[in-house]
Amino acid sequence: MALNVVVFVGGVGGAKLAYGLAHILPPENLTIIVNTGDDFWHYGLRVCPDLDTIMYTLSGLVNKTNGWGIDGDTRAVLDAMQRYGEAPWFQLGDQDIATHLLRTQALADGETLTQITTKLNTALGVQHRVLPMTDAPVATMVDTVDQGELAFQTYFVRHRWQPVVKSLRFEGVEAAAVTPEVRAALQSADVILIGPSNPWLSIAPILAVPGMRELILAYDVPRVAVSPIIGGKAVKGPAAKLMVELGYEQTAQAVADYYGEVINGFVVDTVDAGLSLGVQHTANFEIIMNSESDRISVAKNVLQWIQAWV
Ligand code: FO1
Repeated sequence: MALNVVVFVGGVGGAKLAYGLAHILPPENLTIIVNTGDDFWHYGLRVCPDLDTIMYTLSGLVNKTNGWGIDGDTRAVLDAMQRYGEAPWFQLGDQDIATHLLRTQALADGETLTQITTKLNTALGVQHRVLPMTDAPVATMVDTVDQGELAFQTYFVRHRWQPVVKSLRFEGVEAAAVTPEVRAALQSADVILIGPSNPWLSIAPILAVPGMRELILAYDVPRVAVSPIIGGKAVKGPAAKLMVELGYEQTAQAVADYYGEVINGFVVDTVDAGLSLGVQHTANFEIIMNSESDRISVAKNVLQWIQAWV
């Protein structure tokens, strides 16, 4: 019998592990819980980048060069906006806009983000469960030295994550709650994984949902993170830069320390095999996921290793 696996993810890095897991686990054995701190309102539309990155990756629609958005998407809507003098800084493809329109309408009709996420994924043939971390709106806010406080996508996309970060907060998270769907998934989990997503930008908002940490710690199961830092560098994005700015060492070990009691297992790359990690169970193997077969083998290796110590 396959293990019940729950994996926490953010955007592109996490989507790669989720893709690998979805290849080896049947739909009823995998739940993917996704960060929604990156979500925002844009031109009246509710845009949920990490949820969509997971959905497009698992459905095979994703633009593989970017890791987000839809392959071959056009930009007629954004080009038409430019006629009105708009200078769009956030690339919304025409097909991608269909997703945001339907989600925005469903939310206006009173559906939960969980419900509409399931509908959209099902329509695209994604059978594994994809759940937002919460149904409440949460917005990651980035306080920067040079530009003051910025909304997440303004920091990340508009300013290309160049402003120096002082601190982060998750607006609205105090009023957020763990959904019944997330609770049920965690209650029946045999293994909890944290993908190689940015710990501060992608995983911290999930852990900040009131009750989430307690729920993760309530069961005596393997709780394993895959390092997003390899040889002191981020595989993609601002993780390493952010670590320096927030006062951490740029190492996989600092990631393990940051997760603290949340994890009891940690997977690093072979290049980091020499690090002494203060985690109960550690493993090292190649964790770079460039190709599709890399994603599947990383997922397999992680699960096989965990099965050996449970
Ligand atoms: N990332 C960019 O760097 N530039 C963009 O213009 C951009 C547009 C975009 C549109 C839809 C979507 O689902 C994701 C998009 N992303 C874009 C990615 C996204 O901003 C980030 O990767 C995540 O929020 C971080 O996990």
